[in-house]
Amino acid sequence: TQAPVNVTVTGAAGQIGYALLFRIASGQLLGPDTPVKLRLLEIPQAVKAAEGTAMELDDGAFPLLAGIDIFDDAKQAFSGTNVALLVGARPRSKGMERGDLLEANGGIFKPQGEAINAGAADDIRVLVVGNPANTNALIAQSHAPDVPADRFTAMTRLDHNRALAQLAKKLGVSVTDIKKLAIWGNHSASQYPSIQHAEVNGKNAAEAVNDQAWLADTFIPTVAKRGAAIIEARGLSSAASAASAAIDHVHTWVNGTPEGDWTSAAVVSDGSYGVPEGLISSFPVTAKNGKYEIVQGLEIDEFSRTRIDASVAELAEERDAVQKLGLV
Ligand code: NAX
Repeated sequence: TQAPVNVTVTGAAGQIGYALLFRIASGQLLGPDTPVKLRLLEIPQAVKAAEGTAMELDDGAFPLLAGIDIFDDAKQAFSGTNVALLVGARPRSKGMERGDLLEANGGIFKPQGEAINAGAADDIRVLVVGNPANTNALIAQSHAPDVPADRFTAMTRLDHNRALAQLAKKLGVSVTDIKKLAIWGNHSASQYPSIQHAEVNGKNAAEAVNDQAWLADTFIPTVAKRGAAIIEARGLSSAASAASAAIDHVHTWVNGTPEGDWTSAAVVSDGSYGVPEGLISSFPVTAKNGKYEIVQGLEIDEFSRTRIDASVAELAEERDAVQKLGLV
């Protein structure tokens, strides 16, 4: 049998952590033949709660779960780790300015980037879920100079899955009938869920929808504001769907995208599509041989151009703000 893969999850005692850990333990992150060792990172006040979750994981008697260790120290939590899911972050509290939010998160993601740089395994792959995810990923990445930059990603797969579900509903088809949707830009309300290149049962999706007003006034805002709608309905933010998207993101990264399709992930820009080099922005991506690659050569129509530029401008502003704070 294979040696266990070390998976570090931060914010392990939180609500996404609670949904995520059981999916990992059951083998859905890396597949049914890969044993996993969990390394949970929490702040000291939440270690006890993480221990409770670990007790429940024990009680799941998962055949693939080779061990669980709990830490309140980043250096230890990331030591030897192969996959890092950075879920724990500082949420925006009432009256908090954006600068304060970025600074508070810099206090988390800078030392975590340093710890990854110092001790993670050579094949480390990092997914940042904790918000503001793209910029938190940028902060961590910039403090891990010895790790290839493309190992740092941020999650827009939940937005991608939300877009798939909305479009499938609108057209009365299954999500599996839809290919080549894409989320562009920031994981924020400015994101651009695009169906410009999407196909529904082989037909162009925009033609199948044939309703530009629905796209602009319903589809895009529904996807972009879904998080707020979940909070409104559930009284709590998205958790199981976010965990599910994190599983999808890593599973695709390791196992690849199917021929003739792509997915969405926030990856380090190489300057493609006018997105400034170095920003961690969402693109249509394929995964092959364990690497995410930006889909090249797509024609971008005027509507898409405006939307992409607006979201990327927000990312550039966030980067400038953390630069001023000395965090990147
Ligand atoms: P919770 O507040 O339930 O859990 C967060 C956990 O992180 C807490 O247990 C906390 O103690 C821990 N934590 C805080 N600082 C830490 C640190 N320095 N090291 C380790 N652990 C630390 O939040 P939850 O609902 O689980 O959401 C987690 C994050 O995901 C939030 O930032 C949230 O905004 C973000 N989300 C991102 C999404 C995405 O698509 N990218 C969607 C879902 C979610 O909103």
